[in-house]
Amino acid sequence: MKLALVIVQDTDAAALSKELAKAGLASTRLASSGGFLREGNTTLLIGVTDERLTEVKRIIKNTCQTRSRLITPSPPLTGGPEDILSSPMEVRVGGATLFVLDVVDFEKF
Ligand code: 2BA
Repeated sequence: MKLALVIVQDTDAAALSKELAKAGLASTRLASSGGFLREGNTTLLIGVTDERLTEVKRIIKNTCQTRSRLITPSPPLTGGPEDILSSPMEVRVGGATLFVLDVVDFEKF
């Protein structure tokens, strides 16, 4: 058995949970936030048999979109003329960041 840990944009989280549930796959949604953009995102925990991992990946790929975000880097705090030179930077986010872990034990009490 595997534990798929997938970080997605909030916008895709509801559709992803729905598609997983439709396929009979259990998931848990956790509110999280990215260390770089410091914005909210969603982390889903999906316990899945080895045989169904490919199906989980397919659902994630079909559901989560890549989007671009414009961020304005913090200006350097020198007080010099370079302070006004910080221009918006494009960052591509998502569709999904996936980690797959081996599950040693899985029980429900
Ligand atoms: P954030 O950390 O907020 O990152 C959002 C996006 O900013 C990233 O998209 C990437 O395009 C960019 N980015 C991140 N760190 C960067 C840096 N040091 N320099 C330049 N650009 C940077 P994604 O790669 O699609 O990641 C989306 C979210 O997935 C991340 O949000 C974070 O919450 C999570 N994530 C990505 N890689 C991870 C990792 N190795 N470990 C843990 N979480 C990760």
